[in-house]
Amino acid sequence: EKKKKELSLPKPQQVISLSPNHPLYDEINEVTSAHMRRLLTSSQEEEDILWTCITDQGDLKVFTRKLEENGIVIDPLKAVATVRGITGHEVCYYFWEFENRLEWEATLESTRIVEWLSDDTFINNNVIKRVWPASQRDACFWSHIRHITANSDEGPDSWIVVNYSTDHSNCPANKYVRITMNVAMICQTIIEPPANGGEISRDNITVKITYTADVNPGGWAPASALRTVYKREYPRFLRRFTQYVIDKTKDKPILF
Ligand code: 16C
Repeated sequence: EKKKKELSLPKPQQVISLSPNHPLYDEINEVTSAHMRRLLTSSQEEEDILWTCITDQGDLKVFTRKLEENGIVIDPLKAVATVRGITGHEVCYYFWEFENRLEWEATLESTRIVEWLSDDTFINNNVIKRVWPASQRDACFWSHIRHITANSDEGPDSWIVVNYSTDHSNCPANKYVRITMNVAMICQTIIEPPANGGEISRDNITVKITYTADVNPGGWAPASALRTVYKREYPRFLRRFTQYVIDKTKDKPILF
């Protein structure tokens, strides 16, 4: 059984720096691969049936599916954005790199590292700003960044960050309502080399971003208020975050 599991994993030693002996090793590989599969196998037809577009700003589209569990809104959310001048590596790096997160995540009150698991994975504790009259929320999740190379079975050259809820003894759920999440940011970089054969500049690159968020608010919150907050905050986050990456990288060499 163990052997079968190992064989179905995507060459893990090459793509994750976490030790195979770590208790989260299998989960991180499986969840990350599932995100890539979900992206690569979804057909346009299926997408159109399943998802409702709630924001269409041309280069940024946000979709949701209405879903409730015991009266709690758990609407899955998906956003697709194309941004000129930055690469998928840069987008994923700044999404994962947590130190400056408060600069672009306006809905966060605080964030801290609970534990580093390896150089591409850490456990994070986010405290989310309170929205009256709902109780304040927090989250505890592993955050993993990975480069999927074009010649692997996983699909085209991509960068991916996954934020996935977990438990940790140094992060007890005793102060706030604990939300759970499965969030992924997947990026592909499109390069249009200059016709004159010159050097590739930021004008020649565009990134295609697919962001998905399955969030359970972890306890009752007024459904219509929650949907209103999501509809406002997710597009705001994507605009603000991608602008942050543009500003951060504009005078730096391109990180392919
Ligand atoms: O993906 C994002 N950030 C990641 C790194 O921090 C991480 C976090 C993702 C999950 C965020 C969802 C939080 C939902 C909380 C539900 C709270 C119930 C409130 C009740 C309202 C009536 O993967 C970027 C995340 C961008 C999130 C945008 C939507 C967040 C809504 C949060 C509500 C707080 C609003 C404060 C208003 C100033």
